[in-house]
Amino acid sequence: MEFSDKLLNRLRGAHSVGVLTGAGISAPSGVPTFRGEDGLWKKFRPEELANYNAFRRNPELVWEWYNWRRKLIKDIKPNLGHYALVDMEKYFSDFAIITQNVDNLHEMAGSANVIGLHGNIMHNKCMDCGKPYEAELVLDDKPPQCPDCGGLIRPDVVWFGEMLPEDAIRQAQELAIRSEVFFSIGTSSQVEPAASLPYMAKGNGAYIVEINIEETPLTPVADEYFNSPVDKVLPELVIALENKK
Ligand code: BV8
Repeated sequence: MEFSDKLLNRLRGAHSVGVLTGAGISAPSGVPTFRGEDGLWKKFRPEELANYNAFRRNPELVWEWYNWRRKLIKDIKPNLGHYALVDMEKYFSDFAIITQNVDNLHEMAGSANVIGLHGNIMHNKCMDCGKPYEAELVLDDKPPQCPDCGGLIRPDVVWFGEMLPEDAIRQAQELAIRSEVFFSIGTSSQVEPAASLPYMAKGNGAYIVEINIEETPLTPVADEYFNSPVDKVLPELVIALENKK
């Protein structure tokens, strides 16, 4: 795979590099995406499941859906795309991954700086007292009650209509603003406020690189677009970086 001198020179001179990832980077690991052909939102409507009112209205349905997803992903492993991002860390003094994913695969691969915007599907919390509960303890089909206060236990992810963790979105925006090169990888660029991050980066002079097997609303704005799978592009980019050192 060819990489432009412009991109390699930009990367060679960069200190701060930000990476935004979405479900597409986990697709090669077997994690279903949300909006692709076999995407989760094709079968279910997000407003019926990934939101607070849906859970209040029908906790069993929403809980069952999350357990179905947890069982799907509990044995998955990072892929070459995740590991390539771990390798990329050593070329830059300030490198971090902002992920919309809730599958913990970046951390599992060994990435040092991961900013999780939407939580972790294996974590849960009591809706009333906020006590945390790991998924292993609550994988039965009915949403369990908090032994401490009797409240309902919910997945500790950010649902539609809910605010993102303040420190996570602030760190993500600060990284986007200072990045000299900003990657958008495997995301349909539709969910806010994450989708605005590449635009913030571009507005502050970053070189925008998109990697996606389909075009997105960001594609016309990106400085470079690789219409190719993440687990192909990223390992080859690391080789190119190594050869250009
Ligand atoms: C909020 C966690 C305040 C739970 C998820 C403007 C500003 C702020 C908010 C809004 C706004 N406009 C609208 C809103 C509301 C809403 C929103 O963005 N709606 C959209 C749909 C219009 N945002 C919110 O509610 C956020 N909260 O801002 O609070 C507020 C609230 C209301 C109104 C104003 C302000 C909360 C958003 C978080 C929701 N939680 N998930 C769970 O997982 O169950 S969202 C869900 O979508 C996932 O987290 C997922 O990560 C995320 C984004 O999806 P993608 O990761 O992009 O996945 P997708 O399948 O779409 O795309 C995958 C891509 O990969 C595809 O393009 C495909 O081609 C590509 N691909 C596939 N395979 C490969 C590949 N690419 C390369 N290689 C491959 N092999």
